[in-house]
Amino acid sequence: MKTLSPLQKARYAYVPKLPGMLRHGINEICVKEGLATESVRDQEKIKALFPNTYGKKEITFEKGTNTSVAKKQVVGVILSGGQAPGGHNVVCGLYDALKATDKENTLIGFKNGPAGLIEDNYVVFDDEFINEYRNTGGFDIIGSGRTKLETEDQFKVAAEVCKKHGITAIVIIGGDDSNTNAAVLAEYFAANNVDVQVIGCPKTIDGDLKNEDIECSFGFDTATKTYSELIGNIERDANSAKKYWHFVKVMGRSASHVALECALETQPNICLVSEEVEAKKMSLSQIADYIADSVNERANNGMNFGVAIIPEGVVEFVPEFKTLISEINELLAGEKATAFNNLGTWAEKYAFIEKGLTKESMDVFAILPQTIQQQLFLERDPHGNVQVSLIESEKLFSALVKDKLAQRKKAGTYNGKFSALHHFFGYEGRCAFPSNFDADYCYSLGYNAFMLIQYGYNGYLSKVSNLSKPAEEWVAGGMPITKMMNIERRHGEDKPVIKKALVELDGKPFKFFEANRETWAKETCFTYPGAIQYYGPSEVCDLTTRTLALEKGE
Ligand code: FBP
Repeated sequence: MKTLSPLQKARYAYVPKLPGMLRHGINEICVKEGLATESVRDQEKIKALFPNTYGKKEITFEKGTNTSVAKKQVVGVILSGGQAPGGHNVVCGLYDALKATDKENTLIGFKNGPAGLIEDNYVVFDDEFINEYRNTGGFDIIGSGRTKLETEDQFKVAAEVCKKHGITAIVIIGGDDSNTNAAVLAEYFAANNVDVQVIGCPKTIDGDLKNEDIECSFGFDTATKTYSELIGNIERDANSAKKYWHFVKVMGRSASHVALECALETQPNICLVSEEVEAKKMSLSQIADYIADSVNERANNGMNFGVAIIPEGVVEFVPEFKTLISEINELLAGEKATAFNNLGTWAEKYAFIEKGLTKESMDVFAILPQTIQQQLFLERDPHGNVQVSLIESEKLFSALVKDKLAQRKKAGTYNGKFSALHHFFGYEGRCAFPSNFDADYCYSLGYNAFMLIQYGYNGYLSKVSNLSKPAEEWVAGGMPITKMMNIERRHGEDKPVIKKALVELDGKPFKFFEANRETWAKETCFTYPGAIQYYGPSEVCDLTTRTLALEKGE
């Protein structure tokens, strides 16, 4: 028997807020068509690749008579990639709109990500099933997975599975890659007269699926609020005990949106931003000096404590480290890996490495702590490459800072104490109960996705905007996915993809951080956001992120 926590029970009863224009009842939602769209770049190439789905019109929904053609809908839904708070509510919103339109409509959930569609592994939702997942975190309603839907063979199988169930539309809830694949699948169906629509929904805690149309991906709000609560608690502990420097790594495979948002929420002494590290071509030694300067100055003022936020992907943005990684991949390519693994001792392995790397890369390798050196050779992906995401960069930087401080001590310029503790916040935030913002946003995305289906759209992303305002003022509609695409080089080939959004160094969130960080580095300006609040005054419970507020000039 399942035991429910009091909060879980209470959250079942929460009624997510829809955009005002979707609140009139299904029969009073009509479409307003906007202008025909063009892709953000490489228009001719994208048009040639998507002849059936390119150039369609942007649309918004508004109050008016519903003119969609009545048709029984059988919709398949897929959760794709890493978990993000609110995914369950996308499914609930989709289900509610579908059933409100016609009780006979059916929602099928494909299990364990896109693989579920190919393997025809599914569940049919009913009220009882859905009600257990309302306003809860996680993707466990049907599970998720990282199989990519991208080959013609997979599309053929997908078409057969859809035919078998009489499916009229597929909703793919995923990040930039999954939505790129949604666009390719939509085009394949259109080109091959498969009467199945494909609609995408923007998901990822990383916050890197955003552009002029998508203000933020769902899950970013809750995940960053969860990490910020923990970082704030750590800051308070640091400020109470006054004896530790905390190095906190936060998730975000590549972009630093999560780290930056947490910094804006908590005002730590240091926050690295990978995009800046790359732009300034910073070396590991320069980064270590930058952190050591804060440690040093605070120690001079009697503060041997602090907090530093490290984005998960930072080392891949350090040019010299990138070169080192590619040399190591080369060094262990094919059979050479076996020869390396057969060497008995670390000293023998070290000699092998020393012989194989260029002098420049060896200089970088030599300054790494031994545990990190060994990690570079232990953890390999199925292609034999170093798994950079597994490198404990929080430990790497604290070790480098320790070395710098030891040198400064010798030179007589530093006389403090440095004791470091390490944390990694990632999985802690991906399945949290969605904040009211994510609960409302996700429910709206799902509800809206069904309206796009009902009106016959294919290859569209469910779009809800004006998000820094109260939900009543949100704007619901759809955008052709091809509008967000450009051509990028991937695995040696030109591919149409949705552009990943990195932190913009001239954007308002970074500029705000840049204007304040010197003070935060020297003084103790910590802020303590506390836990996400679900019940209480709107100014506490319905807050968006600082990133979104700054981007919107608020
Ligand atoms: P998505 O891009 O699929 O949303 O996943 C993001 C993420 O949570 C990253 O922040 C993290 O680096 C990665 O997934 C972890 O992947 P996994 O779940 O496979 O360990």
